Amino acid sequence: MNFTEPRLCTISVTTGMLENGDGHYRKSYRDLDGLYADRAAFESILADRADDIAYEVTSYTPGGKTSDMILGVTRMAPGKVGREYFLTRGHIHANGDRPEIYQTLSGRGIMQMESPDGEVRLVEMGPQQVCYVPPFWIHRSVNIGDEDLVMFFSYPADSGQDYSIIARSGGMRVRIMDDGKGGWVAEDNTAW
Ligand code: S6P
Ligand code: ZN
Repeated sequence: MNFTEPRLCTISVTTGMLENGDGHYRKSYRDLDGLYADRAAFESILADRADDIAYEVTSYTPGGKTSDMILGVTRMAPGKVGREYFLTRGHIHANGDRPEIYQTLSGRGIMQMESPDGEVRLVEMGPQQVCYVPPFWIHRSVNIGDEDLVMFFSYPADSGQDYSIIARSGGMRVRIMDDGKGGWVAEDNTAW
């Protein structure tokens, strides 16, 4: 039998990247069009930093089977569009029964989750806290801090990502907004 070779990868928390992986992509602010509520505030970000990196993902994929585990790191810059904190696009796994684990390595974030029935769970996470994202939950990360949010993740390699579920429903059910007192508040997404 051919056994998969073990692999050692190193996470640099300062750069927010997985070293010795085999995957890397970046999302610029231009790529995030349509996600945020405040159109005018988004346009003003596009005007002067459309091609800056909003978040980037480095990963290692050992194979493509359910029994292969993808592992990687997401690094997301801090900031807001109007009052809304920076976020990842969000998705449900295309094979919906595949779970995921996320561990915050630095920064402060929220794991925003929504069941297909529209139930909302908001899990605030600081360094060395781990969130189990169960099968079927739509998930996205939100950076509610003032530094990079760096999160380790791992999930079965045949999970896949379906982004259309978000687009179809006008986004996720709530938006994570600045509460004006240095914290956050979840407000209904009126477009949902
Ligand atoms: C994939 C996993 C992460 C995200 C990454 C970016 O299942 O949840 O690797 O892809 O955090 O988020 P998004 O929503 O743009 O894929
Ligand atoms: Zn995922």
